[in-house]
Amino acid sequence: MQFRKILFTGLPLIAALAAPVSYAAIIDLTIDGSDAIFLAGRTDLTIPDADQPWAGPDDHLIRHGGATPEEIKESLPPEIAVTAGDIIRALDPAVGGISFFNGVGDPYYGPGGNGPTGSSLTSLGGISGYIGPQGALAGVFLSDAIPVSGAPATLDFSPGGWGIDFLTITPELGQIFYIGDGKTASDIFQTFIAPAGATRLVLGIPDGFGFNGPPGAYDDNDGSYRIRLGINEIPTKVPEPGNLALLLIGLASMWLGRKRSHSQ
Ligand SMILES: [Ca+2]
Ligand SMILES: [Ca+2]
Repeated sequence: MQFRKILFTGLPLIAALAAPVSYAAIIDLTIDGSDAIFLAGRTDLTIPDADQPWAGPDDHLIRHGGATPEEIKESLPPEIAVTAGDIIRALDPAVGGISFFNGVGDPYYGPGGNGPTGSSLTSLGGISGYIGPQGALAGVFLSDAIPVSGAPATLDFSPGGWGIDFLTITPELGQIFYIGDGKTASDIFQTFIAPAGATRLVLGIPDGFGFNGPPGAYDDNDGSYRIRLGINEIPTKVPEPGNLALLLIGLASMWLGRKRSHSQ
């Protein structure tokens, strides 16, 4: 019996030691309206200044014909390091917003974008197209290679396809996927799993004229928002200063209470 008991308690420990150590972290990220998901990993491109036309000769995004009130220059979207099998979750802390249309300021939109559907954008270089909510936060997994060609099939996040309430997805490299506010309508974290060969996850915005056709129209996207990403970890909100003070007061009173009970 003694042996059985040792075996029983020892096995989970052995299993834990044998499992590969996976990196776990929570990352704070700011997404700008100019962070074009279609430029993911495109360090080979030169983006002209906002007051200049952009028409190639290589891959390029469509711009407004004239100057926009914002004259925003498209930016390479931010990326984080991942490895195959990493489980990514996103938390929308509801800080900031992006204005997709001509004119600075309201209305601002968060990671959920503008409505549940209405965008259908074509691919660019090695990055797929996008079908789903207008201007929602999106992601794409990449290897270390610059995605210049061979775009994979476009995933459909409209109500007739994946929709926006799926629980988990493992997209292919180069395939844009919807992230939105990171949760289902039932407030459950969605999980985005890094596919084989992935070394980075890029996050940005899918935009185009009327959110349809060839990608572009980023030059009027003022604003930004903050999101939190969990890599193999549940992302948590940063405590607000007020809450932090309350937490410290709570901890201090607990400590005082313990001290009193010890001295009695
Ligand atoms: Ca705007
Ligand atoms: Ca726009």
